[in-house]
Order: sequence, then C-alpha cells, then structure tokens
Amino acid sequence: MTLQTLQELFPMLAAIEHPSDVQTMNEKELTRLGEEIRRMIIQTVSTTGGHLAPSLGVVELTMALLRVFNPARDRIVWDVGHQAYAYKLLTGRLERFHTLRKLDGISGFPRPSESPFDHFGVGHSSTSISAALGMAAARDLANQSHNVVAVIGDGSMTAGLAYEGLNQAGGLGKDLIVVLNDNEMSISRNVGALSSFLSRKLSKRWVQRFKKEAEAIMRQIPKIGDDIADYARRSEDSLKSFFTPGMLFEAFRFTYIGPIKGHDLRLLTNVFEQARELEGPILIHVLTKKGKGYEPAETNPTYFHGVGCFEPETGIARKFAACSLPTFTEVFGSTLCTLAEKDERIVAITAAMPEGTGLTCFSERFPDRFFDVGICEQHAVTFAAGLASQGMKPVVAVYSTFMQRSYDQVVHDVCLQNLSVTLCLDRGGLVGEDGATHHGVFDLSYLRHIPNLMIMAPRNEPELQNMLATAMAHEGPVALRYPRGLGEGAPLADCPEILPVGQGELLRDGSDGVIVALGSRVNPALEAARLFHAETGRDVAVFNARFVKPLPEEQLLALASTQPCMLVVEENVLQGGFGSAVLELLADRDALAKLRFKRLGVPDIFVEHGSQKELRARLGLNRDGILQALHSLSGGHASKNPV
Ligand SMILES: Cc1ncc(C[n+]2csc(CCOP(=O)(O)OP(=O)(O)O)c2C)c(N)n1
Repeated sequence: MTLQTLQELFPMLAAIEHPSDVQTMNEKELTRLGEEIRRMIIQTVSTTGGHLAPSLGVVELTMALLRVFNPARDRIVWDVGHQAYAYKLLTGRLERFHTLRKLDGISGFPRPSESPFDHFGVGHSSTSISAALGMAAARDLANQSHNVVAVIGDGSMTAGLAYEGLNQAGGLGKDLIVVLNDNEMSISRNVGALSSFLSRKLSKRWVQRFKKEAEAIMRQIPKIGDDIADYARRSEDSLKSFFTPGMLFEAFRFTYIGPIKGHDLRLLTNVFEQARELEGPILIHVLTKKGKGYEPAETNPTYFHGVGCFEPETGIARKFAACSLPTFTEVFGSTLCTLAEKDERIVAITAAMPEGTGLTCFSERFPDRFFDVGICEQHAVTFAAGLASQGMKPVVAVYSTFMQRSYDQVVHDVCLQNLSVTLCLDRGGLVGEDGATHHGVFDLSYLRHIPNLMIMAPRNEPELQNMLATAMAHEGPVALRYPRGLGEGAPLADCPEILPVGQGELLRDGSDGVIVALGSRVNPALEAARLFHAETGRDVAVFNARFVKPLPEEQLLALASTQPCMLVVEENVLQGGFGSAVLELLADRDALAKLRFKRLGVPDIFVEHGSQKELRARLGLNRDGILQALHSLSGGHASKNPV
C-alpha cells in the first residue's frame, strides 16, 4: 500500500509520526484511531496470517499505554509479544506492516533490532516480569527515573517464571508496573486454579449472599459472635478485597489495582496515570475480550489466536489448493489415540496447546488420561516423570522450541532415572513465519548428549506412526521430533509396527556416493538423487537414518567404507546435531580417511521468519540445495562452508 492510499484509508494512523502523538488526540480521534487499528490488523493478518485475536484484544490497552507512557523514554515489555500488532502500528511500522511475518519483512513479535521502541525481544511466554524487573534494577543503578511496564496475559501467568519475577519484585520493592491482561484465555481456555481464581468476579449479589450466610454462622459463636458479625457487616469493602485476586498479588507485596474494564480507554488512561505516580511494584488487573471488535474472532478466539489467511468479511479460511493431506500433528494425535485404546497406561500431557499439538481428540476420548498443565513445560516434564515412576506411559507433546525450557527436567528427572517418558517434539526444524523464537532447530543438539535417551525423526506419516508405537513399546525415555506442516500423503498404517532400534533404511541404491538424511530432509534428498542421476548419469544412494540415538552405526560405517563420498542432511543446527553425530562416529572409527564428507544443516545464525519453503531455499536445505552440494562433493570440490 502506498503512503497516499494509507493516508486515504487510514488517515488517523497515517498521521502518527511519533508514538507520543496519541497523547494529543481527543476522544473522538482516539475512537477513530482504534477502529483504524483494528481494520488494519484484520486486513493485514487476513493475507499474512498471524496472531489476530490476542492483538485485537489489546487495542485500547495499547493506546492507553502510549497516552501515559513514552516509549522513547519508558520501557514497555510485552509478554510473548504476539499481541503487539497495535503497538507496532503506533510505533513507526505502519508502512511496513503489510510485510508482517514475511521473508525480510517485519517480525510477528517485538524485536529490539526492528525498532528502538521494542525494548525486549520475545516469543516464548512469561519472561516479561523478570525482564522488566531487570530493567528497573538497571534504571535505579544508573540513577534514572523512567517507568518500566510489563504486560502479561493470564495464560502466561500460569508459568512458574512469572512468579519468580513477582517474588523478587516484591522483595526488592522497585518501581515497576505489571499489567495483567486477563481475557480468561490462553490459546484455549486458560486452565488451573489461578485462572478460576482470577475470573471470580464478585457481583454485589454474591457479596450480599455471602455476608448473610457468614453473618448467620458468626452469630452462632458464643459470646463474641454478635460483635464479630457487626464488625463484618460494616466492612463490605475489606470482605470484597479479601476474596478478590488482589490478595494473591498483595501477598507478593504488589499494590493491586483492579479488575478494570480493558476496553474503556478513558478509564485505562486514568488508572495508568495514577499508577505512574505510585511507588513500588504495582499490578493492574485489566479485563479484556480476546478478538474484540471482530465477530468471528470474538466467537472463536482459539481458532483466531494464530490464524492462516482468511476472508476478512467472513473469517472463513482461504483455501489455496484442494489439500486433504493430514499434518504430522494430526497423524500423531490420531495414532496416539489408537495406541491408547490398547494400553491404558498411556497418558497425554500438553503445556497449554491441545490444538497445536494434535491432542484435542485424545482429550475428548480419554479425558481422565489427558492433562493440560498450562504454559509450564518444565512442570509438564517432571509431572510426566512422576507418572512414569508409577508405571504409566506419559507422552509429553510440546513444540520443539518450547521444550528448550525443560532441559534440566529432561536430564535430571527423566533420563537420569531412565523413566519411560516420551517427548513428542512437534515443529522440529524450521517453522516458518513465527521466526527466530520459534524454529525447532536446536533439539537434536540439546538432547543428543543425554544418556539413556532414544531419539527418532520420521520421514513421513507412517514412519511417525511406527516410531510412536516403537516409543510406546520401549522401556526408557524417548524423544520423537517431527516437522510442522503436511506430510507427503503416504498411506497411513492400520496397525503401526515397532521398528528395530538403531536401524536406518537404505531407500535408494547407488555407488557414486550416499546421502544420509534425517526426518523431513529424506524426501528432498531422494528427489535430489534422482535429479543428479538425470543430470550426470551417476547414482547416489539415499539412506534414511531414522535414529539419531542410538545411531545406526554399523550401517553408517558400511556405507562409509564402500562409498566415495557422504553428504549428511538435517534440519537442525550443524553444531552438535545429527551430522556431528555421524562425523564423530566416523572419526572415532577411523572411517574418514578415504571418504569425502560434507554436512548440510542450519548454520550458526538465528534464522529469521519467512515461509518454510523460502527459508529452506535460502539455507540450501531443499532439493536444489542438496543437489548443489552433491555436485560440489562428488566433483571433489566440497566447499569448507557447508551452506
Ligand atoms: C514457553 C511458551 N510456551 C508456549 C507458547 C505458545 N503460546 C503462545 S501465546 C500462548 C497463550 C498465551 O496466553 P495469554 O498470555 O493469556 O495471552 P493471550 O493470547 O490470551 O492474549 C501460548 C501457550 C509460548 N509462546 N511460549
């Protein structure tokens, strides 16, 4: 969209040159601005995909923050950051907003490298209070006086990290404002004791009924009962505050303000102005509606939490191609249900992502054996370890990137005790538009060195089924990592098989070299081998490794001794990944002397956002990249730089 069109269609937004411009707008202008922000977010996300409902829910909250705080001076830390689209629009990114989440475009999350108004990089949840407290401590050490504000959702408040931050903040007593954006939703409905506590709205009628009943009980206490009852009758306010969420945060020595209506801009502005003048840690509890202002998102906030392209008029998903293939996630979910029918010990655990990890169907079929623990990946793993210690077969389904949180739990609670916990790492590899905070490219490296852990990666849907069956039959911990997105349409197995542990399979014969590929890179490797044959007449073998641990050692050594060259391909960082494992094996067994060897994988950089296809092409991890590497390796000119 040109600047001129922007000015015509979004005049209020286009007129903003600096975030503080909202401070001089009158109420009418602000109402129009809010409408334009919502319209712009809906229009853009309908074509780029993204986190629609969370961002629509905080339009007034964002405007109020910018009316009271100046991000050129004050620090605003968004938790997760998926709700910061309005903030992006008001802090200088209007003209680039159409590039949201696209290759070389602006990120879907706050990024300090993108804007001086983004004060902290985010994507994983529940970091805002800790980061904001660090900023407040740095401010005080530097004798500065700016405000620091953290904005955290009720879903993100389920993580222990948030309480670690609250605890220290209350102890230090520093000036810090935490805005709790309570929409009663995580991605799905929020879970746990805290969420029901927060959402306990005390109506006047409830308070009166409670008082009546309590009074009757008190009056029955001999001698002092009447006095206590009279006192309690006079203190409706203290009764109310005693039973509101304030008591929780006040226990952390926060001054609690709320709950307040989160779509009332004037009220929000007043409250923020007052809070700015108070000392010590303050928590402002704001009630918002997820998806506010867009009916389809208000009705179905879970679907519109993070959504693909859709028709803005109706909210109906845009279909690009008639595609009925299941995703890896769906195959995982349905296969787990099949296996759980036969084995009552199987239980499933998600950390606030039943839909994203494909466990909705399991939760409906086996409600007693399904646990949503909230955004608590660390707890999920230790909870699973406890279950496994009592003979259950827990399956923890978590995105690869979020399992990073649970490294110590995997080492100390699961693997050290050799417990039969299966970690199902969805979104292993490049995830696409969510970008650097979400790519699952470190898992093989952070898991491979842990004793007792078996690690597998399927190349297609039936192999995922077989690997899940293999994991369920295995005694000991297992990690199974599979990619985001569709499989290849390979027919599903009615009855998944148990695979021989530590064995790969030769998919294509050849004597001019071998590609050793893992998981999602096996099929592009096969295509590259075919094309290589068509171009050169030479035949390279393709070996599907299946296991990262235990490695198919004997098969790899046999290939190394018979082939002139070996190309290892994975969608993990090169450092410490699958290719490193193969290289270590060959070096340790003296099998490298005559072998030309090269690895393809993710280089030592944080990969940005873009579609999976674009990113794979850019990193040389698609068919053409593998083909090119094959040419250079088989010609004997392997470049030093693997990518
Ligand atoms: C450590 C971690 N686990 C899981 C996620 C995936 N995730 C993104 S947003 C979200 C829900 C956040 O809920 P809330 O904080 O209430 O924000 P809302 O979307 O409701 O505004 C989840 C589970 C994440 N970003 N980080």
